[in-house]
Amino acid sequence: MRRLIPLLVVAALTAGCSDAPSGDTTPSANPVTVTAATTAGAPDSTTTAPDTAPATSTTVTPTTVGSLDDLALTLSEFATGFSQPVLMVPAPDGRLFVVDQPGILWVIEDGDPQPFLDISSEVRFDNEQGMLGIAFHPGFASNNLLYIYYIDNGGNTVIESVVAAGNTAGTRQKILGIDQPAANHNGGMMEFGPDGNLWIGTGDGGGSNNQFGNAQRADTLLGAMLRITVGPGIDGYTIPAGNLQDEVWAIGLRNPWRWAFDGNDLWIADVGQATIEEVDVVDWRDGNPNFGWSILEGSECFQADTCDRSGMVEPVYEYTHSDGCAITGGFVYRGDAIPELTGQYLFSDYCTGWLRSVDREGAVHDWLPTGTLTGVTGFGIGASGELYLMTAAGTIYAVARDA
Ligand SMILES: [Ca+2]
Repeated sequence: MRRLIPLLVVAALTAGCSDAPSGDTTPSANPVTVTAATTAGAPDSTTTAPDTAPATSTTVTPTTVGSLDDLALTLSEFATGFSQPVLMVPAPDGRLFVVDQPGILWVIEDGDPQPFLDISSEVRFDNEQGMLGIAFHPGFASNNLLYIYYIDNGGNTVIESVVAAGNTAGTRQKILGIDQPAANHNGGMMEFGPDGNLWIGTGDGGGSNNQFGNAQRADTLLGAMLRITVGPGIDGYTIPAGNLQDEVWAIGLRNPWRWAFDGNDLWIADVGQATIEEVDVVDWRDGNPNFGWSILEGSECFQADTCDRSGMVEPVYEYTHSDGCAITGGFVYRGDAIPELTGQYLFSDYCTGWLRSVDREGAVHDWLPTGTLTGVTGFGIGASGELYLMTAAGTIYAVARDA
């Protein structure tokens, strides 16, 4: 698995003001028209690959949101040669870390990707399984602690603390394991919230139709958003006040493959079953939400004797499978290079490959049309808040202004 040697292509080299290895600056003179190649397996859905034709829908006219109307975006290749990257985030010190699903964590410092941790022999990489998440402890500068989320060779979730030693990983310690009754719907995203706790998204256990019944239960760790207190040591965790029950902060999720905090707002892209993909946003301080699944799929009644939606969070945005197959959530833009984009939550779809954003009020904007990309597996965020996205073919692209 070490044979892959990512070749960093900093697209912003032509931009005179570029000073970062992240390629965070502007518009390259060489915008890439992306026609990625392979489709290695959807980061969601039911076990069968979605077969929605990726080219049928036409792009809707973008909603006018102030100066967004005058903005055009493009993609420029940032780094390539990964196997199947699913996430890129900065460490607090600015180094970029790439989660490669087969089980390799890459660190990019000064434009040079190198393996920080290779546990591919301990990770089951198959379709939605693999290494899926990383989060840096808020006290990383002094304790060097980060956390990883992966599916082990038994098919179960493992969350570990890892002590960083420069550009390599030192001691690892398992802090939480979750048995997975099926191979799909593994969640896998983690972030430290504004409350300083580690937040962990889990899927409903898989199969289809919430068949294991986890999504509406607060006494299982599946189909939920978990919230635990970790550090400053590498061992264990405690449960903070304010959860719904034990580790569970919220229920009603199907497969929150990618999600993100933006200040106190928690944005979740929850992958739907056969009909509806959704984006949810809540202020985490407002209590312990129920995101609806599987009583609801999106805003539609799905599976209940009575469709009682009282108290449930309904999507700020949803789309049907005429426009995709599995939502790939991103981040809210807070960078400097594209101020018009500030506050927009960017996301894509695994099958249809467009790039879209929605704001807190639900206004939607289309940026790149259907077919622009193939197999968008995740998004990335740079040290200065610039955004990236990545595909199953192993390339990371910077989202840039189309000058
Ligand atoms: Ca929902």
